[in-house]
Amino acid sequence: MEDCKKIDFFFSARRTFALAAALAGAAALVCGALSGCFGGSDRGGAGADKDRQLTFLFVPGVNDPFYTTMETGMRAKAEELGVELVVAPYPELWNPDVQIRVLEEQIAKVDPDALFISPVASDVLIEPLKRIHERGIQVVTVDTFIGDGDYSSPSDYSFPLTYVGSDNELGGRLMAEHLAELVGQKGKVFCQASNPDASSIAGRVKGFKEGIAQYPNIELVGVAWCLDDEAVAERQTLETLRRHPDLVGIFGVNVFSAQGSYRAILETGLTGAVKVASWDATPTLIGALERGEVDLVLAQKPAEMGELAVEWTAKSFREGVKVPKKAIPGFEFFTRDNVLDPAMRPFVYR
Ligand code: T6T
Repeated sequence: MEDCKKIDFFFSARRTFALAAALAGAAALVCGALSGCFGGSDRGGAGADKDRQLTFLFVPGVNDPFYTTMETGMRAKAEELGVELVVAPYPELWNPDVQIRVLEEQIAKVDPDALFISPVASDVLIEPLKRIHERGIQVVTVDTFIGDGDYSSPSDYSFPLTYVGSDNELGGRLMAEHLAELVGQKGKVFCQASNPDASSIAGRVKGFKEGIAQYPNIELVGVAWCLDDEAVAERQTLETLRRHPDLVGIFGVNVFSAQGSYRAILETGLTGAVKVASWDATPTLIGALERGEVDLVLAQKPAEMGELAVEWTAKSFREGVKVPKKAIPGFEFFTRDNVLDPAMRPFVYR
């Protein structure tokens, strides 16, 4: 009976997402027809050349399995299309100063046709990226965006060719629904987050808060920011468990916050008593789900994001196509019931 409910819930959450994705797709098509949401590329659009040699540069946010998987997708598509892909050194810290330093060094060294970057802060990266765009280099933001991510109407930050990444607010709301189901729609829950300045994390937390607010018998006791440090996440979760011994659920919003909160639950022996819903399908979190130590894992599609970024940008240069201002691959949800299903394996990060 319990299992039936879980399966039913799993499919209803997937249906919710499928419906949202269908509506988003329909909206994108309407926008496309009206041409307001699509932008041409300055360098790529006019005078397209199908044989053009292209060099793209990827500047990831931090060294983690999400970005290394995205790189795999980029490399595969770049090889298929005969594009040179240069990958900048992975920063060990999620930090705008570190990222800007890497970015400026690499731009000077590589002078690419296009830059793929995951801005680690939605405001601080606007100026450095604008300067790069003004040099004639196309900017594509992958995973995170600058400003509010709306590149379709003119603004200080609408110069990127496109944003390729998740709908993080939607994901946050879906995680709230899943966690609510897991805890029987009542009790205290906690959100272990990472960086408030990153659009991805801010979106997930916003969506989660909105989602949880729909459940009158669930109390969100707090949101903690670990700044992408797994040990800090573990300490923050332990501290929350001390203050709220009756906690029933945790949402870990990305690799480091989710892995840190999962370790805190293991350490305190609260596996099962506190339900854990984790974002990002790392081998660590999937292994934990297989052993029954976490309850749900959301997988983004980083490889697909990487492929789409390379494909659309190459098409813009070589075929002069207008690029959609947003490309949103969906999510997959790993549960106890499907985690061993071979069809789910491709969604584990590499
Ligand atoms: O969750 C991903 C990514 O989507 C987010 O923007 C930053 O954190 C991760 O890289 C995981 O560590």
